[in-house]
Amino acid sequence: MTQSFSGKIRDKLIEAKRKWARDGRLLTGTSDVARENRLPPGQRLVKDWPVLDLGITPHVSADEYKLSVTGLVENPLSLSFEDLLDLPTVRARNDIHCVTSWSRYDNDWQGVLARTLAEMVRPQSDARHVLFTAHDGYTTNVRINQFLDEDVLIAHHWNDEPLTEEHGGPVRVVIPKLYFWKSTKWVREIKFVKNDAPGFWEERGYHNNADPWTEERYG
Ligand SMILES: Nc1nc2c(c(=O)[nH]1)N[C@H]1C(S)=C(S)[C@@H](COP(=O)(O)O)O[C@H]1N2
Ligand SMILES: [Mo]
Repeated sequence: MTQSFSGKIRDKLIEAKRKWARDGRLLTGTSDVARENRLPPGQRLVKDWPVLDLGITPHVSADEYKLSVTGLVENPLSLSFEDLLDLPTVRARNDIHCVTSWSRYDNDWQGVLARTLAEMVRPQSDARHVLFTAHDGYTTNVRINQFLDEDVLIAHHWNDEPLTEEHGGPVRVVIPKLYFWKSTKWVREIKFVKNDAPGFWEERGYHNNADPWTEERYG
């Protein structure tokens, strides 16, 4: 990242860090953790953490990692792993709900808020959807308001350890309120677009909206 760019955003980020420090940075308030019944319909609780992917684990080192945030934005960015670590880190605890019917409680993530990235790139007013692309060729899509939800994270750590490769390290998306297939592992590009485009599973019969509480499994 260039010096001038860092200079431009530094004041803003320091203020953001102060605000997060004041607010307390562990996000749990509106997530499933706060629900009385935490298990969505048709789900069963697991204690281990299953690995689900397309059978390919891309090997992307933190050193060579780049995240591009692009599309209909005023200020497209390419962020290295270090750039992400330099941004305000939020700690979040939430539950995973996979459409294959397992749920896992109390996952502790550390990462950058999707909102922080959005503030940096400034989506244009005609941006309505967000498309994710990963290093294994996987894609998925959400509406811009789902991306800008206060608990959406670009995660680089889990339980204070670097996110493991099998779970999407060095960097994955976490969208706690949606079935976990919307949470792209090994994310390479986040693109703001006008028109929606179904991703890998959405093209193969999964629901576009993916709300576990209303069982939006197949669409
Ligand atoms: N890049 C990529 N991201 C992905 C997938 C994938 O195949 N490739 N699978 C999705 C699905 S279906 C699920 S349930 C979760 C699984 O994440 P986990 O392996 O960390 O449990 O990742 C999601 N993100
Ligand atoms: Mo899944």
